[in-house]
Amino acid sequence: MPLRSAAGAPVVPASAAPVFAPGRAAAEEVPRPVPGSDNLPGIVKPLPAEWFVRRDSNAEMRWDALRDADGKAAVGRHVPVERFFVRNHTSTPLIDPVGWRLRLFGSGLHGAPPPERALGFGLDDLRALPATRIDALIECAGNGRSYFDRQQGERAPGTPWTLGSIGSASWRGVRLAEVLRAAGLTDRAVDVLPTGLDPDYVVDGTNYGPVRRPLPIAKALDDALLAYEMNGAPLTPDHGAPVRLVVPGWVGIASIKWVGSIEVADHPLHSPWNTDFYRMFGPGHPPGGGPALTTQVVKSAFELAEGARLTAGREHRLHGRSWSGTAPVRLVEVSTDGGRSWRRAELAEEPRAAGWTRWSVDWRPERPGRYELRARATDRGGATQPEWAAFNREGYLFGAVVAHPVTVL
Ligand SMILES: Nc1nc2c(c(=O)[nH]1)N[C@H]1C(S)=C(S)[C@@H](COP(=O)(O)O)O[C@H]1N2
Ligand SMILES: [Mo]
Repeated sequence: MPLRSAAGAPVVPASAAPVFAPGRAAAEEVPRPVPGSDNLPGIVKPLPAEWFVRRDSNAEMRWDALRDADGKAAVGRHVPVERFFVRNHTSTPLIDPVGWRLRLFGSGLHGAPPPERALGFGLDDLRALPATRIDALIECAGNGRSYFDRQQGERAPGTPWTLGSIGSASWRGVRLAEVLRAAGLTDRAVDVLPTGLDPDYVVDGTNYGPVRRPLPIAKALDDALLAYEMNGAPLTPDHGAPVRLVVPGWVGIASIKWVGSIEVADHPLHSPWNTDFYRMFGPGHPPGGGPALTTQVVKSAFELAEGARLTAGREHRLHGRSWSGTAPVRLVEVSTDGGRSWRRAELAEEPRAAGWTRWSVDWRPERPGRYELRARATDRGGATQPEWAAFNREGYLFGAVVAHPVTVL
């Protein structure tokens, strides 16, 4: 814990002044692929083809991997860490948790400490603060992007995700609010800027610097978590060890991994991740882009391979999951005839805002042929998946109903 004066203003402990080096120095050590293994350069954990589809520096979760060959559930409410999708702008840094310090500075703190007088919180300091456990989804803003092209004939550059850049986990850590207050938060703070310790993001000769994205103070104080555990174990390198941010309901980019510093400012902050990226650009959007993306839209997915083969004249149980960034799911409808008729799916659990809702329907296809399955969810806020998603140049927030082809034999 940083020391505090009697007045409540934090006193920078001698050991906390300059705390720049450790995390960063350790972060220079970038993991290398093991030849002939399931690894990808830049990602530490193995990526077996049964669980993942590799997409550049990223690994997409295969939805069909949530079921065994015999149709039994292979994954419960939460996705095991080893099966969780990975979205890396660059590569996973290996950070020594002992030398790591979270540095807090900026005009929104008492005494407005500049970066070189940042307050340093070690992992033990964070663990000494009250711990909180939450369930939350991490979902990339570009999840479903490839369907802009495949369903709407509108191509967007960027990782061509299907629906697998999402995962649910149980996260334990300390509320960001708690740490901000311990650091001497003032009521003038408007934005906080968490910065990752991964290598700088460089594209076509432009160096955008380390991955970082401002978060409005209201959301920071509401439910953002500085997580050090995922599904009951310390964070692993690929998912942000030693500490990452988890911002429930918001686009995945808000949940900065490998946090090294947090600027707290009394004025709006900017980084390429809320100016150039993660806003809606293109026809139908304001010139210069829409507002910085925040909450996720309603989506649904089947726990089934695309083009799965099913036997005719037999009862099948189709399983899937639906979710929304803003409210619990209220209703899931499924169509097995290309969207002509719909019926209610049976929900397997009481829908909650923080996570997805599992569901299933029976289906007995009598005749062989090609079919298109569709699932459409509605949340308690009244948001329903549309037939068509508003296009945007970067292909964010594809929330339309997805046509899932299967073959009946
Ligand atoms: N430091 C850092 N944080 C990051 C990223 C990154 O590349 N670097 N990617 C973001 C994006 S775009 C997403 S979708 C999530 C993915 O989290 P995961 O890899 O644990 O699934 O992390 C976010 N946090
Ligand atoms: Mo993302």
